[in-house]
Amino acid sequence: MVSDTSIPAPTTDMTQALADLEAHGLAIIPDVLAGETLDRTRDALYRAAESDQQRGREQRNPLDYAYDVTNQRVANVLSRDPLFEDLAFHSLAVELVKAVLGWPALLGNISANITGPGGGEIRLHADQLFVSEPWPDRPQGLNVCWCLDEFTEENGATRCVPHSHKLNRPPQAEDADLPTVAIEAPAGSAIVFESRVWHKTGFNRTADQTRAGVFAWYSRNIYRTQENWFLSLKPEIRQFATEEMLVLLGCQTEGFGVMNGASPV
Ligand SMILES: O=C(O)CCC(=O)C(=O)O
Repeated sequence: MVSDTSIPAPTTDMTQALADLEAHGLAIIPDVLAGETLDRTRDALYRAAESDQQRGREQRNPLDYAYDVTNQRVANVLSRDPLFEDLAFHSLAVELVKAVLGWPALLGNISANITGPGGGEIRLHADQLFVSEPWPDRPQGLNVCWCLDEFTEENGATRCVPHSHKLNRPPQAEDADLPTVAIEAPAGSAIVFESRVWHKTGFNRTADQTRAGVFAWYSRNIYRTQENWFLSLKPEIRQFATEEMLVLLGCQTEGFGVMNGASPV
């Protein structure tokens, strides 16, 4: 394992962010969401989470061994409030996706993970676990984590094994206890990590803080999306989508996912 355990300093410079993704497997971009936009997006997420609880539809972390009631997942936030379209198709995310994965690419999923007081860790993993080994030498996906709350070591910030992307393989059982570093970032930041970085949710050791992150996952267009947009997307999102959005949703396509030999839209 690489002995350098540093993670990159936050940057708003896209050239630096791309260099950080190459060198560290991740980049931290502060102040992307701020003020009213951040507040409204955060409120929309907590409202969706509460509604799921009230209707008995709440989901827990699928990567946990135990049923962890301190953790809540909100799936397919894209269909829950238009504010999440602004995250999934944010120009910053799309710029990074184009630079790292090429174009066309797909939005595979966008879901939230809220960890509450006493929340447990999830299993150490890399997001491209579905890629058969040996892995290609370039990342097959990119995760953009929108910090709707501040991410701190205490409240369960995502933790990573620094430089693990360079190993170009998924973690094995014997890697589970490797030292990890908390990726701390202010609310409104985007933490971007490429798909080979080993990471997990941290323990939430606070008495009274929740930590909400919205994770937008993108992949090269040869992989199936995690969320089945054709079944689960609210119709008006497609109806009013830009060309870029249609590509990311797999509706405007060539070669894969065609309809009678041609792009469906
Ligand atoms: O909640 C987190 O910090 C990490 C979530 C995660 O790793 C995932 O959704 O794959």
